[in-house]
Amino acid sequence: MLESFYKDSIVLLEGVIAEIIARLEIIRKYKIVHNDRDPIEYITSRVKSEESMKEKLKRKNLQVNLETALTKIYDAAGIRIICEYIDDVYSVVKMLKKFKDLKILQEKDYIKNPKENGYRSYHIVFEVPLDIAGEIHPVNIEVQIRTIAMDFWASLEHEMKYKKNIKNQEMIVEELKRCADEIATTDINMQTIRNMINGK
Ligand code: 0O2
Repeated sequence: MLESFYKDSIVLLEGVIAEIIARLEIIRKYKIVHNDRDPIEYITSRVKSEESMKEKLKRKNLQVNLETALTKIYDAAGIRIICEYIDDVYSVVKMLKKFKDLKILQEKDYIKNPKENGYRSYHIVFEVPLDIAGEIHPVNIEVQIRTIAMDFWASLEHEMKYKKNIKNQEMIVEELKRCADEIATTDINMQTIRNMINGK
């Protein structure tokens, strides 16, 4: 059942990713030409794997079918935007909100309100009106925006989630929380130093 979801929907999921990245790349080039700061360091993207989608649907006690996977789970298509500084993260959020044809379905600021484990990132889910040969298909995409440091932390924490039988897990969770707080302080300090250098 889920196999057909991915087979049939891949063009939409890959399409929505390509559409948003293309729009962002145009703005980035425009900013460079006009000597404006480009707040984006780099962009990554992925279509959620069948295995991961199935696991998430089950974890959320949802039915494993096409309809639910596309409408109840928001990150079948995902883009991650990595920035140098915290201010850049919020500049990207502003940039994204200027696309008036994109409907915001969900917005979570895990930077101002970090998760208990220390996770920090800005998440926005958009419904994108994807135009395929004149036919409009509304497709959801989750955009995660965070600093290089937050991304570094999230990658390691994510690795832990998928490992079974980890020794000293409690201690590792504590250490990760400590690192998340240190990283948050460093992000703030780096921003402050940069502002001072630029006379802000
Ligand atoms: P994957 O493997 O990255 O695709 P929830 O079930 O509440 O955690 P929800 O409701 O979809 O997730 O919303 P949320 O909070 O916006 O989380 C969506 C995605 O953000 C996750 O997708 C992760 O990619 C990332 N994320 C959220 N919380 C954490 C965290 O504590 N640590 C890390 N490393 N990433 C996080 P998936 O499907 O959970 O995982």
